[in-house]
Amino acid sequence: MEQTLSIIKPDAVAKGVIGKIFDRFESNGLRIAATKKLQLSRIEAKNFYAVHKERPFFNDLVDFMISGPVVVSVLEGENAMQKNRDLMGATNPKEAKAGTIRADFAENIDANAVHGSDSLENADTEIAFFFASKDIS
Ligand code: IDP
Ligand code: MG
Repeated sequence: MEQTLSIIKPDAVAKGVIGKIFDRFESNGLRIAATKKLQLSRIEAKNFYAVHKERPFFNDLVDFMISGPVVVSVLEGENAMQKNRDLMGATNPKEAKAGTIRADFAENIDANAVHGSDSLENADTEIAFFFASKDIS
């Protein structure tokens, strides 16, 4: 069964919508195979988002991701990676379709509620960044 990595970002954790976002996953065929709440260090956030290090928004993104705790989860199901991306909606919440997580819970492109892996290869790398295989079930 396919697996992907989800992060509920600091804005959504602070708003108290962890449960509402988990419900989106579980109501749409994505099982939570592992999950934990944690505070990212600056080094961890930089390493996690290393693919974006040349982008103009990189420093703001890292500052935001360490501004409070996040919830990282492994989601499992058929087409889990793409299904999670569809549930998330567009990167910019103003462009996200009605009923998506970002349309419903995010304020702007900086604070956009959730992260989801964007390919199966990245999903494997991102899952391994946070979880040992023995802790995924
Ligand atoms: P994604 O989260 O939808 O996969 P990416 O392009 O991978 O979008 O960008 C990673 C994160 O960087 C976004 O979720 C958003 O928080 C931030 N970001 C992306 N583009 C911009 C931008 O143009 N300005 C500010 N932040 C951005
Ligand atoms: Mg991305």
